[in-house]
Amino acid sequence: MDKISQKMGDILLLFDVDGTLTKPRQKISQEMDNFMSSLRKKVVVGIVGGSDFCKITEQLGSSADIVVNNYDYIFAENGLVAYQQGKLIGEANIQSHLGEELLQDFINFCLKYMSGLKLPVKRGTFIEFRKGMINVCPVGRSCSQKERVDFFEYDQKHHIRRDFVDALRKEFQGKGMTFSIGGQISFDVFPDGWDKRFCLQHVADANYSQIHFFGDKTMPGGNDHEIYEDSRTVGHTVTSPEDTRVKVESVLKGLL
Ligand code: M1P
Repeated sequence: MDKISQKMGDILLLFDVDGTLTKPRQKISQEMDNFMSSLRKKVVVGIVGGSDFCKITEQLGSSADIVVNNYDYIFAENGLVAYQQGKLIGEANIQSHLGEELLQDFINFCLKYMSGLKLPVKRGTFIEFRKGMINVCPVGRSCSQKERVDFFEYDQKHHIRRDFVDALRKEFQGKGMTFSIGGQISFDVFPDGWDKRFCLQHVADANYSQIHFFGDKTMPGGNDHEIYEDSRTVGHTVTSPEDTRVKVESVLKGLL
């Protein structure tokens, strides 16, 4: 260990993925990948994304094996699926937590609601059932990149997701469910408290002297908001991967 890493070895930097390390749902650039590798020589580095493990590893490397070993922690689905130094250390299960009855009421409500939506285009995979969350996508996750960007622009004008989430909050009030708009075409649904703060339980025993979190959706309602505000982290709002690098450099400078 060099002098810098001895000094910074008990500092954890946690990063969101889309809009923070990569463009939304795109692969990490070579430049950013190099930056993250060199960062890991100085501090402990973790990833906490809303997406599932498969999508995160697709975006951050050539294979899941490589990605889990390239970072100290990979927290997929907000940490509901957790890897440390390449090993799976935790996996939550939404169905046993919410129960089949509520899950089916929820899925049925969503399918009914979406059947009443007329959009410029609709494709397939409107509900993606993950380990610890459900992802709901009015345009359908199998849309092309162009259809994704078009939906995002359409949604900004017509508030398709906002209105959908409002209807769900009303219908499922008091049922312990959180609805979070984190990406461009969908929103995530999970039990209350299973937001990105969930991952912090997996790092508690390590007693890091500082945990810095970098994310782009830190505003109220964004999927980075809770962990950004949490007293266990120092939160940083970023606007792009380039901005993430600038903000990380500035944090490291302050630590030297
Ligand atoms: O940025 C995190 C989000 O990324 C995807 O969102 P979308 O496909 O809508 O851009 C999803 O994987 C979502 O679950 C995740 O929170």
